[in-house]
Amino acid sequence: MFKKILIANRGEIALRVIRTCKEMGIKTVAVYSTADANSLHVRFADEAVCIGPPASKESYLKIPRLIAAAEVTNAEAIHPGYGFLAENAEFSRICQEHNIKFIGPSPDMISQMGDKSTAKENMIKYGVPVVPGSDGNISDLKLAMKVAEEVGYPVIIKATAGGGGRGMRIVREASDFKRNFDSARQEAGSAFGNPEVYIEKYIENPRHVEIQVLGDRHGFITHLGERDCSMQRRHQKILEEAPSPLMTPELREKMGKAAIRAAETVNYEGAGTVEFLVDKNNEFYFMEMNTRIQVEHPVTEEVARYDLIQNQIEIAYGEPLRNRELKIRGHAIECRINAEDPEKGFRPSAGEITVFNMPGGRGVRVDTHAYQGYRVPPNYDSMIAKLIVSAPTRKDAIAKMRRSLEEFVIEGIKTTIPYHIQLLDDPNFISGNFDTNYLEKHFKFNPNINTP
Ligand code: MV4
Repeated sequence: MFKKILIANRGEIALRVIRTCKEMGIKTVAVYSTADANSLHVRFADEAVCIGPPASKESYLKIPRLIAAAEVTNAEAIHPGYGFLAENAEFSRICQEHNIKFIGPSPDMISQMGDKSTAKENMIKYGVPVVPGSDGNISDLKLAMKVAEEVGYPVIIKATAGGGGRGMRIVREASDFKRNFDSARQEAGSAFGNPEVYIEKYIENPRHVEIQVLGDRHGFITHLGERDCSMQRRHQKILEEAPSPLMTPELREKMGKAAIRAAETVNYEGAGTVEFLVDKNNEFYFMEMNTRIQVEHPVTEEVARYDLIQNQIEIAYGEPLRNRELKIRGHAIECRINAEDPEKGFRPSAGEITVFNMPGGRGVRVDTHAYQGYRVPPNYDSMIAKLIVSAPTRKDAIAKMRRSLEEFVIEGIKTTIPYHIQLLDDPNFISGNFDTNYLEKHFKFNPNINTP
């Protein structure tokens, strides 16, 4: 096994990786910016290397510094976590060239999935269901409008280099098409350096259901069931759960098979997630494949009883996956605790945490790099903790989450805890009656309700 791994990330995910490495007897190297010197990932790693000033571009995104840090510490592998360089094909390639194992897929797999219209074409070839739309990218307005008429309005214009909502436009009638087509291309060009877009039929009020997959170097690919990530606002997931409240054993079987086929299009190696949209009739469509470990991976870990980081490391080392039968046990929910003020439009709330009391008890897991006295820096993503609960049924898990949120006391900064408490009391959440538009269109946070 690897003797030493460098973690090219910060925050809770860096600590999450360190924890598994310790359990596997692997030494760890943390990297940190000057803003993160007091973070727990630095404290609990065996070694730590400062890689620059607070700005991500000058630290966590600086490939030469990460490679240098791995070389001076003799780390044999780099775990990229999520975000930052996790889906950067060039970083994967540069690691390869320096004989450092990138704990993730090859540069080619990353770029094949990172280009959404290429990924979609591959899915069509392998018989994975996709949303009807254009045959690849379209740059000609007339052709694009012809496709839109053919698939029928409403349509959605998507950037091939996109994902997560940027460069995306919903168009409900032909008279709005040109304006949206031009602005989508514009936005994609400046955001990703690639203006190419493709067109799809717009699926109204879909659910976001994603399947966790694992593939090893020997060509074996398996899936670990689904996560429901429909509770989002502004393309940021808020709460995730496994299994999906609307899942049936038949649908899980079908979507699991489709997800494995999706991963097979690139002979996928590592942990990955295949995202699907599911419509009201339980028809599902491939959206994109994420070639990284995801924020919400713990809900799958809890119900499938896997350590996904351990699997990533074993796969990267070349070990074959064990073919265990998938048995989903109970229900798990994750709430993302962000340093944001839900009363003020989720404005980031950096500063010192003066009181930090974590919940505990059976079935309660908190993944966080924060602690009492920790200063939340203003430079990065605002997520400071993930609260994950598991229980035999969804109803039990909601009750456990509700009481855990009340035990979670954070003072000194604003957090999304009060928002989560209200969401857990919401009848539509409780009954599983929600889709990807629910939080923004229907759920209203009430600042006048005082939560403990
Ligand atoms: C869609 C869609 C409806 N129809 N595609 C948003 C980000 C990217 N992953 C894909 N997205 C969507 N693609 C078709 N053909 C609706 C969305 C979408 C969405 C998807 C998942 C979770 C939240 C969302 C919020 C708005 C739109």
